[in-house]
Formats: sequence, C-alpha cells, structure tokens
Amino acid sequence: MKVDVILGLQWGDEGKGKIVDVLTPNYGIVARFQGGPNAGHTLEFEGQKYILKSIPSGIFQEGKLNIIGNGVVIDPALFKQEVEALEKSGHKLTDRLYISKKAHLILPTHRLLDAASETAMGEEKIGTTGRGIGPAYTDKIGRQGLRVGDILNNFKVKYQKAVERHKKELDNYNIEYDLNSLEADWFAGIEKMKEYKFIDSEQFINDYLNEGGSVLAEGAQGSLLDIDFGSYPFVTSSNTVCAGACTGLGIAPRRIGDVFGIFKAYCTRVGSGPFPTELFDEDGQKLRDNGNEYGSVTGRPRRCGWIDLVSLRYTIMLNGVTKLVMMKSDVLDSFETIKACVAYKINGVETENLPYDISGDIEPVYIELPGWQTDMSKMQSENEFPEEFNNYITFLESELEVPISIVSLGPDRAQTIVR
Ligand code: 2SA
Ligand code: MG
Repeated sequence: MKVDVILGLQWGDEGKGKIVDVLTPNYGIVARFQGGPNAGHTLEFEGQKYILKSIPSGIFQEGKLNIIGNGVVIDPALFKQEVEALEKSGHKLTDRLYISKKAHLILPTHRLLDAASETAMGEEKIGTTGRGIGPAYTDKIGRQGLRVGDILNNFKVKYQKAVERHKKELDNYNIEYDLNSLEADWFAGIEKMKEYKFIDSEQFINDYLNEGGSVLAEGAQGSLLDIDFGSYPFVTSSNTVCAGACTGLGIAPRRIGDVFGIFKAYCTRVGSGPFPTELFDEDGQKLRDNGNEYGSVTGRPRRCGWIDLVSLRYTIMLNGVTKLVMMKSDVLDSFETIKACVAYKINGVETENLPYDISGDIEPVYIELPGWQTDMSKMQSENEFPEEFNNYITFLESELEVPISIVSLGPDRAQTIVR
C-alpha cells in the first residue's frame, strides 16, 4: 500500500544500488523516478559485479517488476548496451522491466550539446557525466522533449524536428561532430526498447498500490545534487530528493512510507563544485584507495573528505528520512582517528545550518573520534562490532536524530547488517 523511497543524502555514489538489491525482497515493484544514465549503481553478489545505469536495481530478483518512471530520461543507445550486457550474463529482462510512456528520451544531439556546453564553460564547467542529462531535461521543461510514447507515433518526423532545432544550437558552438554514427546506435536502441512494454506507469503503480502492493522508489545521484536544493549550479538537472518520487512516478505524497537515507561513513563528490570537508592530504588519498573511489560511469577519481553532518542534517530534513543506512563503514577500518564535521565556521561565526552558498570560505568544525582499527569486513552481526564503532554509530544517531537501521561493511550483498 505504501511507497518506500531510498535515496542518497550526499553527492551520489552512496551505494544505493546495493541496498535496493538487499531491500527488494520486501517489495513487488522497484521503480526509478529521476535521472538517467548519469547514474551508475554497482551491485555485487556471487562473485559477479554489475553496473546498472537506467535499469532499477531490483532487476536481479525473480518475480519483481522494475519500472523506469516518467521522471527518468533514457538514452536508447545506452539502454541497449545495458540490457544486452545483462542478457549476456543470463538475465532475461523483458517480462521484468516496464518503461513509462512519459519518460523523456535523450537524443544523440543532447549528448553533443552537453559536451559542447561543458567545453564552452571552460574553467567554470559543471563537470557533468557527459550523458546529455541537462539538455534532455531542458527540452522537457521547455516543452520540446520527445517521450517514450512518441516512439509509437510518427516518431521520425518528431525526431527530425528536434534534431534540426538542436543543430542550430550546435552551430553556435562552432564544433565538429559526426551525428550519423551516433544515430545508427541510437535507432538500434529504439528498436531494442520496443521489446519492452511501454506503460502508463502512474496508473499502473497506483492500481498496484490499491491492490495492496508495495513499491520501492529508487533515487539516483544524491540530495546535494538536487536541482533545487543542491549546490547549484553544480547539480544535476532533476529533483533527487524524496518529493521527486511523487512527480517522477505519479504518486501522491500520502503514499510515501519509509524514507531510507543512504550515506557513506565519510563523504565523496565527483565533478566540480563546493565540498567543505574535502581532504587534500594523505587521509583523503587513503579514503580514495581504501574505498576504491572512482566513478562507476566515468571512471573519474572521486574527491574525498570527512563526513559532513551539517549537510546531512539538511538532506535528512528535506527528505523526511525515517531510517538511515550507513555505507562503506569498513573503509574507515584502518584509521587511528576519525573526524566528523558538526558545524561550519563562516567569518568567525559558527552555524549548524547549511548556508545559501557553500562555495565561500568555510572552516569545518570537527569532532575527533577514536578509530576502531579492526577489520570489520567479515563481521556477521552487530554483536561483533568494536566498541569504537558502536560509539561512532551512537554519536551519528544523536547528531542526526534518526536511527541507523542498516550498516554496510563491504560491497557484497552478504556484507550487510540490519540492526
Ligand atoms: P549530470 O551528468 O548533468 O547529471 O552532471 C551534473 C553533476 O552531477 C554529478 N553527478 C553525479 N555525481 C556522482 N554520482 C553520480 N552518479 C553515480 C555514479 C550514480 C549514483 O556515477 O556512480 O550514485 O546514483 C552522478 N551523476 C551526476 C556530476 O558529477 C556533476 O557534478
Ligand atoms: Mg554510483
């Protein structure tokens, strides 16, 4: 009857894919509500590693339906690559994955526009994933987008019209590009998409809820990348916060049940933009190495830093988080001491609230806690947790005022402890 939401509370890469996969048995449907192939959800089990981009992370579990909601933007070429990789590893998807007719399409020219705009911005670039996300959402909001439902109706004409418009924009950038080769892959992707059911997902999901079904809505990116509340303009082009699940799936706010807020025991960011607790020293490098902090979509090294409770309190507030999930705790296993930012000092004044602009001079105010210096990666229950780790959890819970319900100690499905 309810829709539970799972989303990231930092700048993405919190490990949502793994937790969606762990929680999926409790739900009949897993649905993505925003973003597109800028997401890269990594799942590991039985010695295999999978990276999902547009497909919800419930896809590996039998008997579950996965839906790409209306709030998502889909690149058919990347969709084809993604499903073919899964098919090759023996996963049959056509009866497990439905696509909203109202989801928008990322055109090859959107990708070109993304790249051109980034290049033109030079030093000030956003550091996007280059997947055409911004231009696709720009067309959606500008009421000029192409939707999945259009594929079934006079599609080529609509496509050409959009592309002609984009070409004019591209002319302003004075760049060279080869649209023909991109289009071949893209239209092959369109054919691949047609193997899947296009549905009125809002009706489908609400009917399902009315019949007593339960849905897990899977967020992508993180709350600090939200178009309204993130570190604008260094954000993605969709609402990554909980409210995005309502508009991105067509469900009423009263349908929302639990909100699982996922965060790393430290903090990372890819792309440009402010990051108050970023570390440029050995500790930062150690977090990157221990945590293998390289983007799953672009391979870019992630910027690393200590956990930031100022921004976490803010995103917990925005999302109405009811349960916290702490990821990658094991990455801190070898640290002698661990720092947590509890406030910002700006011009000598301390604040616990996230200011309008976090790009200026912010001095994080840290509390230092003793590390546990124990390998936790094989622990099976919370009874095995070292005292220092229990203290870290208690400290975070008292600062964040929400219980930490799940702790992850490594990438594998099995390395998950529910408290
Ligand atoms: P875009 O391509 O227009 O969305 O880029 C705009 C900014 O958003 C950042 N961005 C991301 N940052 C971290 N993780 C992202 N995706 C994850 C991944 C998936 C996830 O790659 O593993 O955690 O859901 C992601 N997507 C976009 C980007 O770096 C720009 O700063
Ligand atoms: Mg990721």
